[in-house]
Amino acid sequence: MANKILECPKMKQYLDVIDNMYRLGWDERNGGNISVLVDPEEEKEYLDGGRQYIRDIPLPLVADPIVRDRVFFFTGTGRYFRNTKADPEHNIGVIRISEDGKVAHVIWGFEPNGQFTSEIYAHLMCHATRMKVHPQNHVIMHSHPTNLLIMSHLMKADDKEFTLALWRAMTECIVVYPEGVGVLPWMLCGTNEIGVATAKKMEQYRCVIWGLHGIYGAGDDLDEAFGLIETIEKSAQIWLACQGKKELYTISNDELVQLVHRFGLEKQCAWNFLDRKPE
Ligand code: 2HA
Ligand code: ZN
Repeated sequence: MANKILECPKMKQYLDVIDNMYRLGWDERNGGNISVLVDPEEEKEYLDGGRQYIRDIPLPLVADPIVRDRVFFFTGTGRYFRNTKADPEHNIGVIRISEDGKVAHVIWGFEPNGQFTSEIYAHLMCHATRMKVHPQNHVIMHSHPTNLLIMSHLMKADDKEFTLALWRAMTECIVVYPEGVGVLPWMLCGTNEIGVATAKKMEQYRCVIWGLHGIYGAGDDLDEAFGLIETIEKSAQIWLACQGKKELYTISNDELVQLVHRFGLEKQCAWNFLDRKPE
């Protein structure tokens, strides 16, 4: 094979993150999916230019011009995170979105006859949205973190309520996601509707919670997207452990504001969640 994709550092990290997420218990069976944008230098160095295709797979949408002719790693539909690191060729693939946005050219993987995740609609919509508001974005990550899912059974699907509960659970939270989190009520997954709704929230937030299902996270790289999700999952765990107990302390709005100033996050902060005008 002319391409050396398995030697690419971004691919090595991709496989490690997938493995790690399985071991955290967030991606049971075929749950979860991750896509990563490949840079033109990586196409040259590790994919021999990335213009030789094994086959084409039609896309369920006409992809936004910003993602056309771009290369992505994608996890495979029906494939298990648990098996991926040991057998990448069968469980993940590398695709280029065609110039008309209608087809995925398979460059490598999805052996022998598989295809990308059923959530590709949401992934490509979210990539396009994030790339427009923040051109350095490379990663869209979907997972089913346990405590966050439990929390979504107990709390209304409301951006402000969810964000405040998470921010108050642990001091560093507002520092990691000062813009807050978006929340969608239960919706049918794999559909265009949930893709559109998730991407709409991603104009404002890097993380969108799917009620009773999981989370979507975006990031410049795998570390950032994973770090966001693990921080949210840890807050959810703390929030959950406090339920039904007589809470003696919580982080107040004044203390959250102190954190925003301490870390210079005045521009990013969702001030309206703190019932304040931007300071
Ligand atoms: O890939 O997680 O949302 C399986 C899923 C669908
Ligand atoms: Zn899912």
